[in-house]
Amino acid sequence: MLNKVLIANRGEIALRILRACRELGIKTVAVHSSADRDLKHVRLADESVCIGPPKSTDSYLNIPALIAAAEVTDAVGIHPGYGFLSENANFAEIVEQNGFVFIGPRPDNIRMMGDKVTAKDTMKKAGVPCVPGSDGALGDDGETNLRLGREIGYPVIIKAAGGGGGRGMRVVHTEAHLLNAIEMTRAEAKAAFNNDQVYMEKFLEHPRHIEIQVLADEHGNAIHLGERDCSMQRRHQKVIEEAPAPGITQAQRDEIGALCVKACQDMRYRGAGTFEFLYEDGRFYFIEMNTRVQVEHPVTEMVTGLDIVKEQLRIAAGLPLSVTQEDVRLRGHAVECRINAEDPRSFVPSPGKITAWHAPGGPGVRVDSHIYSGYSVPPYYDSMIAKLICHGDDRATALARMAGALQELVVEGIKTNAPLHAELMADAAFQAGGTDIHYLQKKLGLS
Ligand code: MV4
Repeated sequence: MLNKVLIANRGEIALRILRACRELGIKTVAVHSSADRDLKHVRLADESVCIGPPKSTDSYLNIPALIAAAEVTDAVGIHPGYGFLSENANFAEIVEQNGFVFIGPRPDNIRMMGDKVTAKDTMKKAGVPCVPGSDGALGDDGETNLRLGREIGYPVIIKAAGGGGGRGMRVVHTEAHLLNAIEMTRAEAKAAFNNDQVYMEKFLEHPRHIEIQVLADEHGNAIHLGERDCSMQRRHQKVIEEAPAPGITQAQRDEIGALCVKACQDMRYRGAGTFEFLYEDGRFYFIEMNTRVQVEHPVTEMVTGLDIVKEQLRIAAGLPLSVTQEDVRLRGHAVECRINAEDPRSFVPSPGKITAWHAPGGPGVRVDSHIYSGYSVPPYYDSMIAKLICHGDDRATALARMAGALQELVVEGIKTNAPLHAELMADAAFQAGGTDIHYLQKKLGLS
């Protein structure tokens, strides 16, 4: 096993990684900005290093500072968590060139999946179903693009190869707007991603967002851990996630999961990964692959009994996966609510001192959070302060436990979105299951 791991992140995921390291007997190095001295994982880590001022670009994104911190502490591996440098292929490459283990996929796989045109092409070749669209990037010929739009059928969506997660895309409803939309998206993509490649897809109007969790080791073993439904979102920020996805049968899961596993094997993928799909009218359409551990990984852990972060560490140490596909059995249902320091109506961030914190508990309740009474939420970073995860033998039990956990939860001194979550647990359409990606924004617009 790795001797010492540097945790290149902050907040709940830094604490989550520290806990996994502790269970595996791995020593930990916390790195933090000057605004983050009081983070819980900084106190719990074996060593800590201040890597710069509050602004992320000067600290958590400061590659030379991170490499220097790994050098002075004699760390063996670097875990990037999610966000920050987690999907930066150049960072992964620099980590490895400096003799450290990057706890994640090989740099070339990160780079391939970061380019959404290459990612889609890779999936098509592996037999993973994709949204109908252009064969690779669009060219400059207007006539050809107009013909393609007619073949695909309106509405279509133009997406930047360098985009993803909702950045750099434009929906086109009629042919009259197509060529202008292509040029606009191209110009924006050039400025934002320094990559002017764009591609075209059929725009699906009422899809759900369903994603498949995979794990792959350096010995050619790859498995999937089933799916998560992350459709409850606002402005591309997920609000609630659950596993399994309502209405997905074991046969559907086996089929799409096997295709994701084959894609992993074809590209010799290593580490944890997520295949994102749009799901509409009973069919899956690949859109993107994430090459990191995700915020919502706990719902998969709760239904599989596996520890995804420990698997990441085992894989990075060159060990085989601890389970085979046959060992993976889903048990019950899990739901996660992201608790953010924000106004529940306006979504304006609400940083500041937490004067009181009481975490919920009881059977099937898990709280992944770094906060405590007296902690001050800094204004510089993401507003997520906790994840409440509830498991039950069935979906109704998991939701009832979440409703109870939200009642038990006490956060004083700052505003949180817990009231919105309580409202959603009582929402009839959410309780029925299978609401689409537009449901929350519509509900918020009407109420
Ligand atoms: C789409 C789509 C409909 N049709 N592609 C947004 C984020 C990025 N990952 C891809 N996105 C979408 N791509 C086609 N062909 C609708 C979205 C989309 C979306 C997808 C997942 C979760 C939330 C979303 C919210 C708005 C739009």
